[in-house]
Amino acid sequence: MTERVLIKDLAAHEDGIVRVSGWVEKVRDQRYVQFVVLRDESGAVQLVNGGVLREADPENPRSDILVPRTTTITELTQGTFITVEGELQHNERVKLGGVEIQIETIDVVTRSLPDNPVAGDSNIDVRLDWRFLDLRRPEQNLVFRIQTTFLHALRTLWVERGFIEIQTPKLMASASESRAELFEVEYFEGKAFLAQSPQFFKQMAQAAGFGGIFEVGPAFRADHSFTSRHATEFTSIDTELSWIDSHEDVMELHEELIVAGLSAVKEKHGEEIEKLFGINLTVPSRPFPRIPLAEAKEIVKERGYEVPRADADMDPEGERQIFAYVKEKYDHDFVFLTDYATSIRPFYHMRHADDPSLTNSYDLIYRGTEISTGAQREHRIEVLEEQIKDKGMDPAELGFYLDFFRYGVPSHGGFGMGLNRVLMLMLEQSSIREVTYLFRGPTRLMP
Ligand code: AMO
Repeated sequence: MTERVLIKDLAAHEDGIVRVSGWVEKVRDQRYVQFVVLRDESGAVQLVNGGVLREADPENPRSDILVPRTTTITELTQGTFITVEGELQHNERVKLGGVEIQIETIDVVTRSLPDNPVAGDSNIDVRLDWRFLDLRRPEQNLVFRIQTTFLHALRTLWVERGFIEIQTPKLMASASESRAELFEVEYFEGKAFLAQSPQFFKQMAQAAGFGGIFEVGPAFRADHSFTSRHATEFTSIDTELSWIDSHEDVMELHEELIVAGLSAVKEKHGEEIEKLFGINLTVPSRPFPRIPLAEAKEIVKERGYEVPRADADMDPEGERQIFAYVKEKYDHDFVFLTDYATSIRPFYHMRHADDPSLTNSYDLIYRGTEISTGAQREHRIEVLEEQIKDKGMDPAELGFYLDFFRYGVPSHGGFGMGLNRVLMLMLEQSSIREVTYLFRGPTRLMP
């Protein structure tokens, strides 16, 4: 049997018999000729039956001039998976890729029901109900090829730097970030919690002497929130590294990773992104702008927007305003907001040596939305215990975590970054639902 050819490779393939497999996107059934648009994971191609002049029988010149139409094609429902063998022909007039295939045989592998529960313009909830059909759209297919390329580029950089990839448990005995967002699950006679972040275990790797580590894995947050950027389960990109002088070292690595990821995506998918999303992807220049949070709030205020509560984090409107400022002033899509107040940061963030009301920490904002939090961690056990008490928490409850610091640990820091948010902003999508393989929210657990 001829070997299957991916549709994207047909243009470079020589004319002759080929075999392609995929699903039927469209059938145009005309009087003398039938067309099928066949799509596979790599692209789409036009298949043709009929309309071809055959050697006419000299005795009967009107015979067999047309290849007969076939009911097999008439009966093909959209979505049906087929394998086709036929004659590949390069033809510049064919808009779809400049090639077409004259069908010789069709093997119907599995038929699709004739109704189409979802279309590209269906609302997002309907599309998520039928996510496997929604994912057949080329834009969606591209999202996950981009995700693959992006993560591959990050991994390549980490591996080049000698970082170790870890997989930390998602079942935990205690909270890893705030108690408010904790999912509790039954665990035999007791209970367990779903990890909100690999925070404690990535720090543990520092005490273990691993040096640089990274993890790409699920994180769970019981956020009863229906915004475009919140999910109850998301993919967190985490890294942690030893022997840093301050959060500045973490930001430098962060920038390098973002630039590596976006460069790879642009190089590999830039043209397709332009075609399918109408976006000319830009690779940011380094260094990214850095603005202390307090200063950012002042800048935003001067622009006419006051962030509610002086002691609070930037709110979404504040983030949009600071992005507008950075775009105007530096023509940059990213900005690090640094030196967050101790009052709005977790206990494990290191505080400034000369001003304990500020932390060695940052948020990374991409096109006006937070994608990441990073910090230098407090590694001195006595200070850490004080900071825990300071937050009204009981150090005894964090005993296992504090043990990491009792047997020696280097200075360290790291960041966590939401993969789905990065993709949403990169592709200018309205919600992380569009770029999450299977979204999880307060009212969505299926499929
Ligand atoms: P933080 O809680 O800021 O920090 O989370 C880091 C990043 O994770 C993403 N994120 C989310 N994405 C989708 N839905 C959610 N509900 C959600 N919550 C968070 C965001 C956010 O910026 N341990 C620290 C990181 C560190 O210091 O290393 C942490 O988890 O993109």
